[in-house]
Amino acid sequence: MSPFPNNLAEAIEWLSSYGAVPDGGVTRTLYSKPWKEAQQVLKEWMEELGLQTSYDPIGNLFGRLASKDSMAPTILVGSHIDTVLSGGKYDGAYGILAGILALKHFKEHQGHPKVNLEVVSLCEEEGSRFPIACWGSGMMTGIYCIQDINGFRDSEGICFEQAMKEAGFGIGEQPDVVRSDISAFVELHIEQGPSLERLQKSIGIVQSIVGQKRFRITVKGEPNHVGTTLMKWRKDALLGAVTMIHDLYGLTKEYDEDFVTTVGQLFVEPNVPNVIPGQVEFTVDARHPVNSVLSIFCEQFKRQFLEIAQKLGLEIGIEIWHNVQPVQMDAKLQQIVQTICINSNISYHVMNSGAGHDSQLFARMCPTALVFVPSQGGISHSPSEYTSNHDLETGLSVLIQLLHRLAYK
Ligand code: HGY
Ligand code: MN
Ligand code: MN
Repeated sequence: MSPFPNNLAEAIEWLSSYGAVPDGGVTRTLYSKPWKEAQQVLKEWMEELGLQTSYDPIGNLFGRLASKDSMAPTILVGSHIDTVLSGGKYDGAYGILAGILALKHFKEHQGHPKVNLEVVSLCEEEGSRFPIACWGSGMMTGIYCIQDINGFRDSEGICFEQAMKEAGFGIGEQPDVVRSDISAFVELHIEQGPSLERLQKSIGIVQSIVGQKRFRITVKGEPNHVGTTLMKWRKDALLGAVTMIHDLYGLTKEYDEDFVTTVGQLFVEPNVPNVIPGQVEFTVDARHPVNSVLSIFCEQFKRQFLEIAQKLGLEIGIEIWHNVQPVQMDAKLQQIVQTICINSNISYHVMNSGAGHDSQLFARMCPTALVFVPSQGGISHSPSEYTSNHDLETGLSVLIQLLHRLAYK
């Protein structure tokens, strides 16, 4: 009896066991043990299905259904294998598993495609372990280069290069991660928001993805004794940080409701009750569909932070570590998906994505399509993330029709 799944619902449960954590979520960060195991079992499954598998030097995993035409370009379908900490079972995984099942369908029923079809399990998108996001797609599109990860360490001090090497990867002399043969990228993904459920639509056809800027803010004060240091003598890094964060959320209210900003991570040192915090590090994630609005907001909050630091006698460091522009998805591919939905009597909604995706990077290299299925309650990046089997299968049926149109017609 094959250890591999027979359908999408089984595949989601099967893959989510790699990195399963007690609260019911999944933690599968770049180059970690569960990450490596997940990539390896996906490789073995694709080989059993008769796909040609390969890794590139940084750990992107591919399964190929080749055309007979050796000069043919490649249509890439897939998503990312990594997750946030205690994330859901569907974010990223769904796009990979649906891609594998689509190629399984074509191998069994359609034979060789006119162009190569490849499913990719991209090594990293979330930015959960190291301060870089979309590492897999960023290297494949040439937006990143290997030097971009120099000096990066995770929260346990493990350096990026060491983690990559211990997982069995690393750039040789020729970092041949950039792909020039990709003629289109297709990503099937959960919406991670409430729109499709609220509108009772089965498919989201993404027209654009918001711009995103992520910052690391370091506030330095003076650690001191809480009992003997009068308030007027203090250089309290945490007081500075909470004042900045309060003002950041206040500033957001001056913008339209499409503007979202979040402080998701905060570290206090030395983080003990009877020492005035000497240093605080926190993150700012800011997003908006229009890049100029996003830039103006970021300039404003940085000015505010500097004023607060000066007033409280603190030092401040502001470092941007993820900066992606808003991007349009390919109009022709959107049109094809729309026609597929109409002909199949599948309800759809043309929409923007507030979540970032690997499609954002591929769209700068080739025509790209991002297709959503509903998220129950709009919840994602949580153990409660859920999409019904019916919605998963509807997404797969649209994906199969789209890839058939692109690779067999
Ligand atoms: O953060 C995001 O938008 C994506 O889920 N990585
Ligand atoms: Mn995500
Ligand atoms: Mn994702």
